[in-house]
Amino acid sequence: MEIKIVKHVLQENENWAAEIRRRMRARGRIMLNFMSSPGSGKTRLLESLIPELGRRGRMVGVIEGDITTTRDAERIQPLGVPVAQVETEFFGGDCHLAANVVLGALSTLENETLDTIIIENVGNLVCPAEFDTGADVNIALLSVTEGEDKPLKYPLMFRNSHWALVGKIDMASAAEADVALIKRNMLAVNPALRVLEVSGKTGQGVRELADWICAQASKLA
Ligand SMILES: Nc1nc2c(ncn2[C@@H]2O[C@H](COP(=O)(O)OP(=O)(O)O)[C@@H](O)[C@H]2O)c(=O)[nH]1
Ligand SMILES: [Mg+2]
Repeated sequence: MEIKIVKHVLQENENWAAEIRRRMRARGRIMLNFMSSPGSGKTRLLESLIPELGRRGRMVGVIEGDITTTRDAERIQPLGVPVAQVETEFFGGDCHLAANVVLGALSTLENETLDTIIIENVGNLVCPAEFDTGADVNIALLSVTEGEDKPLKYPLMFRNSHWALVGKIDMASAAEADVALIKRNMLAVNPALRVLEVSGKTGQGVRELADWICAQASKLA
């Protein structure tokens, strides 16, 4: 009985995710889902990436997922892009964004002229990977301070992602991180991953990431 309920929930999520992708295609939009542990640098990376996408003429809207507070939305707002904040504590404190929640957030961006939707998922290396948000590209960010073994310990995140970013690369030597090993571990879990070194602080890798996004958007168009 319990298994049936779990299946039902996940099936319903798949249906909503498929509906989101239909709507994205109908409006010529691409949606990207950034996932990582709390504090690994998602918001900081977006603070560099969004202006870079803007310079390429992309019209970006952001969905911020947090358990509580509007702090990340407040950091994104000065960039001049529309932002919708989801606070999951109002419906149980979920540690991820489910597709029906994303659909609700999208409806608040309904009247904006956008072609690129960025989700900053709830900070968590486990749950967000279990729920398809309807995004076209799942992006896992792992910073150099988190330990080389994390792709092996949290494989679903890397298995269900298309791209993986090695973040805070400016701190690699201070953190005594073995960047090559981090990448090897990411690729051991999912050999199809595209891997990129980035820093929201210095901007390293940000232009390349924007190139990837633009190229992917052209493919979907
Ligand atoms: N050195 C360095 N610090 C970073 C970088 N990205 C984020 N940080 C710092 O890490 C902390 C958490 O960043 P934040 O963007 O809030 O992470 P989030 O919780 O994943 O959104 C903040 O103190 C940031 O200034 C980076 O690329 N390099
Ligand atoms: Mg954040």
